[in-house]
Amino acid sequence: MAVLTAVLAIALGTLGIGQRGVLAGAQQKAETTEVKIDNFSFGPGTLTIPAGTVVTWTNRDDIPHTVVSTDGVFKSKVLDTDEKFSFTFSKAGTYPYFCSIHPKMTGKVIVQ
Ligand SMILES: [Cu+2]
Repeated sequence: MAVLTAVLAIALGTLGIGQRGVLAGAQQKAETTEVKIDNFSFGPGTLTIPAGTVVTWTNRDDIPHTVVSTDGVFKSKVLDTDEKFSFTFSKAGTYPYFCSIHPKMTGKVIVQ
């Protein structure tokens, strides 16, 4: 009986490690970073993230803005106040972007 208990304990221990591994993987996949649009600027203006990160822009301004990749990689619709746009950056590189309504508003995402 003691042996059986020990085997069971080892089996449960292994299962526990397995579950933690799966959870850690899920957390990495779901990693999200927010960029706030406020007062005619993107904050942070330059964002550095690991590949696979989801970036969500939120318009905190009381006027509409857009998030448009300079190289045509992504493009949001017109975002009204509190509307969001998300994009998953899966490849390393530098991704400059701007607001097509106010082209002087620029930002950059660096994916490592
Ligand atoms: Cu704008």
